[in-house]
Amino acid sequence: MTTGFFDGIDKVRYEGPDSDNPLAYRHYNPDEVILGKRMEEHLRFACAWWHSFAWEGGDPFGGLTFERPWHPQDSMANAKLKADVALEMFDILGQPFFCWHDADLRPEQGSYGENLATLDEITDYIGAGMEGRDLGCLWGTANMFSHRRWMAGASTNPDPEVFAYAAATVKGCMDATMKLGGQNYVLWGGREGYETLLNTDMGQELDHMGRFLSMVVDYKHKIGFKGTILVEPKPQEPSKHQYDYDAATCIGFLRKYGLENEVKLNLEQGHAILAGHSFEHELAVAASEGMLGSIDMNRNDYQSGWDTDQFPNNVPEVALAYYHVLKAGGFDTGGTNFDAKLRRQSIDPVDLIAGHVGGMDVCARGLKAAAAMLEDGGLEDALAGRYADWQTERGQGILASDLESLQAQVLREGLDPQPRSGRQERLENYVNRFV
Ligand code: XUL
Ligand code: CO
Repeated sequence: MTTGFFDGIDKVRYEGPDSDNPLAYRHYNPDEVILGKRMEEHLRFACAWWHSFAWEGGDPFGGLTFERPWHPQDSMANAKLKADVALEMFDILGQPFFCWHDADLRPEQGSYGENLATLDEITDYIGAGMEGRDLGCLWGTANMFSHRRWMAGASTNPDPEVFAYAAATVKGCMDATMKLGGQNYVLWGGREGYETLLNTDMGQELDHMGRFLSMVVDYKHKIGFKGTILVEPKPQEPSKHQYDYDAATCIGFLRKYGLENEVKLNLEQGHAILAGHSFEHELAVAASEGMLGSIDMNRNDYQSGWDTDQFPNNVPEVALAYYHVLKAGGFDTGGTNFDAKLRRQSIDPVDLIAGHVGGMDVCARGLKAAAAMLEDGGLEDALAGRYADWQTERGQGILASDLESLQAQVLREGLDPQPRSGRQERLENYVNRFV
């Protein structure tokens, strides 16, 4: 017995690049081996419960456009129907993982105790649905930004009781994540930031955020959670200034509070763009510190300045992203979570399938291109060539020297180094051969 929500839609299959079936994979072939690993194990796709099932299609000017059979989302019966539909979608797509906030899964009933009880009930229900399915939880997280109690922050709230409420909320969500076999626990600082410095003690708020994260790490060890704790950088929205601005800021923060060996990063394409970076920049920054944990895959509109969370469809960008993921050794507990939502006019159930099919295919195509570039070695060779002089005795001697000796050397040898081409166009042309 199915819910009937996706009636008429068959399981999506791989049909190869020549297929013109709009609901077939043309590149995502889970069993295809790339660099010694199945594609499914490389990509580790996850669906985001919030965008696909909880978001109702509103924008700042209008309310819900999606009329789903599980609306209104205020009863356990509807939460269960929503879960049934979600499981059906994972079956149709063959998605191996899902991600969630507490508020996506359970009805919002008010008190902390009631919400904890409904979270427990719905995660038991989802856990039972996972039995017999090849399905895992990539990560869980707490929504500490929608309800008005969080308007001035969660762990960075000026009110200690909100900090306590946040701690209780995260504990409940970590317990539920562990129960569902979650492979990571994510903290995105939804309202951990500020609107105006006129009412904000930034130093104190950062110390509280560091203290909070230490509590999370302590609790992880206490319960024996084997997954990875991840923080997710974003520069603004909803707060004007978010403390977890970008990868570099988060790494500095983690080091300041001694958490650099405990916490990694969950990096999102759209957040990178909002921070004025490319996605591959953020991935490379994290990878250079051994902190690349997982990715939230989507694409941001380059024009709007808003976090538009669209499904990815730009193969060259995605290829460069996976190039850095593969170069860093690929995912361990992490994966590719589609933090992506439909446009609000895409109201049909089949749109939900099409969005994921397209996103998964673009990622698969990008992964294949990235792997081919790595195997060919053209970029690596060019990079090695550009820095080759550092491998010489002379180069190493310069690095080990000091200002006075280097001044003497420049005078003695009459040094006048000549600029060399950075070859950017040639390298861009090279990448285009693969995408
Ligand atoms: C918000 C965002 C979140 C996090 C989880 O921009 O990306 O959905 O991924 O809270
Ligand atoms: Co995200």
